[in-house]
Amino acid sequence: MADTNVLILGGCGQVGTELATGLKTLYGNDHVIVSDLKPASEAMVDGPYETIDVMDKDAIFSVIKKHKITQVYHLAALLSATAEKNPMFGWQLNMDSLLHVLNIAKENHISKVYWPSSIAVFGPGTPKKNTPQDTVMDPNTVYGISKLAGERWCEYYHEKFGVDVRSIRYPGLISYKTEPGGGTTDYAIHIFYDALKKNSYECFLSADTELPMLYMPDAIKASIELMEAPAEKVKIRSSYNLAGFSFTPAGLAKEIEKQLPGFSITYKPDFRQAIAESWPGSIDDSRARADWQWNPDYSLEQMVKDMLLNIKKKL
Ligand code: AKB
Repeated sequence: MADTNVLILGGCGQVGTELATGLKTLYGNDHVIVSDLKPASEAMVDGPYETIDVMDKDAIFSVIKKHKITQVYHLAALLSATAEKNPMFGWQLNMDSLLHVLNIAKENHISKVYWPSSIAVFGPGTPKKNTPQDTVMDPNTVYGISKLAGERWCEYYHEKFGVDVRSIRYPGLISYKTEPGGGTTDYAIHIFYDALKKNSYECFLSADTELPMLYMPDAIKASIELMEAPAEKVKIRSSYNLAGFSFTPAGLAKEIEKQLPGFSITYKPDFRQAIAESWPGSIDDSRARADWQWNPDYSLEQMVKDMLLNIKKKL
């Protein structure tokens, strides 16, 4: 059997850095090619690295040929808060780059594609509690619109051209290894740094804004498990609902306070409050559980303890 060679686009971001580690464990260092916009000299990676602008289809294609790539994990995107500040660029980057990868797969140069969608595909008309897989989708952010359109493209390329594309609707992802990249859920990471530095945090969302979240080790596990699942088990080709737990800023602060007595939080909602309010509070991920046996390892309490332990070491 031919080797599996993986290319990660957007590989220096919050998800990419940790996904690279997981994939290297699975396939070996030389079989995972990390790429990002940064030049190699600035990228902190062990193993093969390529500088790629995902807007440039030829650049993606030539790296795919050079390294005999069989699978692409396409993570490069402008997230919710950043895309609101630059809507046209957000739309172009998120759409064009996905279509480049899907077209390369359609032309049979690669056999599998992973592309994350997001809870941002939902909108104000979506049921907020235990949001079902199939429901009203009326996103009102550029990011959400681009992710919903991307989901439709993924399903279209699967149905019309047989492209083996797989996707998860990421909730807020919490991690400590790499900075988050301009999302609305980023508060749930910043809070840990400020808690350890100042024992207080000023939150840009209001106290009772509930959002679905997932700890990064579970996000990496889910992404790789979905890609490794036999094709017939992957019954949804738009994108799977997935989550670990849900909390509000006040609820997270309470958990942190159990570990750091005296920790306090204040609230100063900004433009991200409206984005958060348009998203679900909790997610029904029963299809992922049934189809490819998704099951998260971390509870909220375990995540909080692990984040504090690791960020303390970092600081
Ligand atoms: C964001 O907040 O934009 C992302 C997401 C939920 O997709 N973390």
